[in-house]
Amino acid sequence: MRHIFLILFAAVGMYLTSCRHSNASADSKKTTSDATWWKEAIIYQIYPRSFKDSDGDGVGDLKGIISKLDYIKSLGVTGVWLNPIYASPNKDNGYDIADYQSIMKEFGTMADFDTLLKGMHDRKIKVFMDLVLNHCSDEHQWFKQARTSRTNPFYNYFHWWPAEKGTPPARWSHFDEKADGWEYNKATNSYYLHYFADCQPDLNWENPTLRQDIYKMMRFWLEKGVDGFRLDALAFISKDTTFPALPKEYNGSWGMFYASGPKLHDYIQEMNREVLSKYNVGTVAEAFGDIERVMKFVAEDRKELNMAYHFEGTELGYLPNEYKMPDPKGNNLLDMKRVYSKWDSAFMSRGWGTMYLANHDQPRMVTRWGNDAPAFREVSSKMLTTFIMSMRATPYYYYGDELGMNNIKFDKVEDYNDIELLTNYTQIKNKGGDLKRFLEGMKISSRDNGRTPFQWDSTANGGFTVGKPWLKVNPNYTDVNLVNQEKDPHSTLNYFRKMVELRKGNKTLIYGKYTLLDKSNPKIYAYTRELDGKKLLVLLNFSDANATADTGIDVSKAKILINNYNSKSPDGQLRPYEAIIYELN
Ligand code: ISL
Repeated sequence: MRHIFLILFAAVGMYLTSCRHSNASADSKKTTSDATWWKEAIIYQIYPRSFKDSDGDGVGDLKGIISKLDYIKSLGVTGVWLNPIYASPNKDNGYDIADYQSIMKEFGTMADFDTLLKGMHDRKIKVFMDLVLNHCSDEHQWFKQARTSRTNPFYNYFHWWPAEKGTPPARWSHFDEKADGWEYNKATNSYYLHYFADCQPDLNWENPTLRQDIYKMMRFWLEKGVDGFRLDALAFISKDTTFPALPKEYNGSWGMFYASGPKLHDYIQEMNREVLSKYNVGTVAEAFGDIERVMKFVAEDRKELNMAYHFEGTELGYLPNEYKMPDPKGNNLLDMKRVYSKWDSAFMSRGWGTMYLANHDQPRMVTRWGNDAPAFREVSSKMLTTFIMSMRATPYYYYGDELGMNNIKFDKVEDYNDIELLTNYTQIKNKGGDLKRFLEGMKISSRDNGRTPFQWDSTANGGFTVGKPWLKVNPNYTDVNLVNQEKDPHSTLNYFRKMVELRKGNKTLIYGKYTLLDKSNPKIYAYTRELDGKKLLVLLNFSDANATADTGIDVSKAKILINNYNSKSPDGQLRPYEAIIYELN
């Protein structure tokens, strides 16, 4: 049942794509007049474990990030999202939090964090913290106490099923070898709930004392001056605590069931009233579900959160019913256009979206959506950068993608670190499944591909660490690295910088109406962005061959704002992975 996350997104009829014929009155509501900083932000995601190691222990750290602040500034980005940096035993690399108000030992100290925050703010870069509120670590004091006795005051900070009631009703777990979401605890003679690994017990949001503790902790970070939160797995925080059997319609899509807790939005609205509304804070939710559900997190009148991810784009191109197993037919651009256009039109009149092609749960974007063969790695990276940065949604750009870093494609399971991959591997092994096929597929899709250390230079380990890196560095660091790219005005790095400036200087790219053109072209993604009489045309060739866009627009007199080839495009044809943005008037 691991495929459940692939089928979370049932289409909702009322929002079906109608990209050519957008609703003008709804669109006119989305102008610069409702601008807020987080809509105009360009967020750079840093996986701290893999960015820069300052002390030679092989693990990236806060001092490492501090030493690279000027580099981050040089990118032009306006915000940074840090994956969890809290105290953690790191079974899920920080998504198992043992203390929400202290810093992970390997990453440094609270004083380092304060220096980092000030350094970011001095450079006018906002900081988003990653908040994991569905679960904590079994090493958190709350859980250590809770599991000692049913009368312990922290017992009700978690969800329990008393053993005298028999075996608990089935709940699926994402990172459990038995896929069982309940774990027996002897001292209390009860089972605790964990939607993720058994070392990640789910927090009981029914308990108002727990909720107040969470809000207090959020205020602690906001008082320090953090600017935003990325709210991890937030859709799962509310549970029907009678724990009924899973409804039939959720057989095989338990994640959808998890994302529909009865009090989910009561809790988020309370969080907004008690905490978020009191600060100028940007929030982005991991908001599982279809458009109707996701909209509930971000529709302005609901007073909940600001931005939402959808997962529908990044889950394209996999075989149905098999977790993250790449479809041998490859990606289908028509599906991609349909999905991104659908979500654009959903956010046209309400809420606000995000645009990303990679993050710490995804492989590298160039391997998955572009082409990492030597002839195309750079040009297709630039094309994907153009896509991310020219859509109407806040871009979340993943560290290393500016260099065109690609998947490392491990051959051996021993090279992997990720709890998700290792769990899935064991499950397949226990069932006598095809491990070779699994490992081949994971070369494309596994999360560790996106977590390898940043490639700073051509010295050992790409200059990431002088020690032994916690995860291998992609051996192509000798060629693909920052130092090389700084020297080259046409590098993927310098292209990213140009694209950042283009977006920052162009409200049309931020707020402009999006219209899909040449919808059935299987190679080219073409769209216009329009605002206040200004019109831009974006042409992206997603294929490795020359292709022609049929947009009906005469570009002969149009100005080229950016082009990922260094020479002018021959009339009428886009070269492999070519990206061009034209100003039409
Ligand atoms: O990682 C996924 C697919 O590979 C997602 O299904 C992921 O489990 C889901 O998006 C929730 O993710 C978040 O919480 C997880 C953590 O492992 C992820 O890194 C985090 O982004 C558990 O805390």
